[in-house]
Amino acid sequence: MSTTLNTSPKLDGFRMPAEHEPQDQVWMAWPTREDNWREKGKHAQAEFVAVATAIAQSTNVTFIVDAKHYEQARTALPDQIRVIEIPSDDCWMRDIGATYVVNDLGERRANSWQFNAWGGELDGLYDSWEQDNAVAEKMAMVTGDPVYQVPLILEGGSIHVDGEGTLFTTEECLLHPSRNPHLGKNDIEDLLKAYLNVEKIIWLKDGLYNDETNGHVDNIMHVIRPGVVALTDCDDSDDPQYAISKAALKVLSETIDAKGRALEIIKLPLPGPLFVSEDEAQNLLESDSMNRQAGERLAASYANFLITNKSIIFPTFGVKTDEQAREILQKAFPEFTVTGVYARNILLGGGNIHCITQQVPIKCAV
Ligand code: KQY
Repeated sequence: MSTTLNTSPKLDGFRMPAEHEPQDQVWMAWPTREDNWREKGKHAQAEFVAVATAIAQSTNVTFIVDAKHYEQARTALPDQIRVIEIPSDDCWMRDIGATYVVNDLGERRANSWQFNAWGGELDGLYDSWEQDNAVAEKMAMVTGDPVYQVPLILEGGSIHVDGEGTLFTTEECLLHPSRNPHLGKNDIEDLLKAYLNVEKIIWLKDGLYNDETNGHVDNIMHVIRPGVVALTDCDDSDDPQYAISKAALKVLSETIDAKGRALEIIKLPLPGPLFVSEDEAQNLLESDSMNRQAGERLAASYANFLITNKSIIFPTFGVKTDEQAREILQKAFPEFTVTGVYARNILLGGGNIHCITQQVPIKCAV
């Protein structure tokens, strides 16, 4: 067992580092859930391998997988990628993995949030999420870090930090009645401040249109570096995304961050709109809660990219805006390698590259 701590990172002098800070490892989980991934996960698995291979150019990757699929994952993944047996209910490591905090003495600890499959009995995407909920603590045990059990239902994809005291989130998700209905906005702010050691929380109203996570912030925007953010824009006033993006733009342009800076906002194009095709709606088990019907609008976004040790891994969809997104990201990260990975099948499962990855920061004495 890992050591469980009864204090909080803020009290103990730990903070959540931003994604652009140095990373030790990235963790992922193998997709096999047959009501989310068509053809027993075959297409998604190929894209997860491509994402992991791209990350492994700059950062060590660990995969978790259940015993039944261990050989399948081990055979499909390059040798340099570590595969370990930890079961999960699906494969969204951003949401089920630990959120790490570090201090200036070169020590690291892990936050284990409570997980209820994006909404529990009220609005969850599947029943039985115990295995998912146990992943963060097991992850911390493997990385050898003490754990804080955070008394808050929260997914890692619903927060972004800049590492300098600012956190970005959405009201749609964190104030949704399916997460922590007994807590008010101030109570949630207090818990985020205590467990991530942030000072200022910037609340967007909504996340991306038709996002089944109740509007995770990681699917509409990303932090490029302190004082600079990327936001999914929309130019078509007939698109339901238009009002959401314009409202987010207004909040970001009118709010100063924890260090008193006005934010620079880099606009990313919206891919599509993209929809589930007839073919893509075949060969998967029926789900009570996840809508995988032909014609369903997909929550596609270039903001759902991973920053890992001077590399950017971003999703492409085989559409004309892919090249525009690459150019914008390369300009935003001039010293980084920017790699696009075709990720339409990951998108069909309801998220993208940021959602399927969780970084473990390095321990670094300052
Ligand atoms: O946005 C994320 N962090 C995860 C997406 C989860 C989709 C579940 N089907």
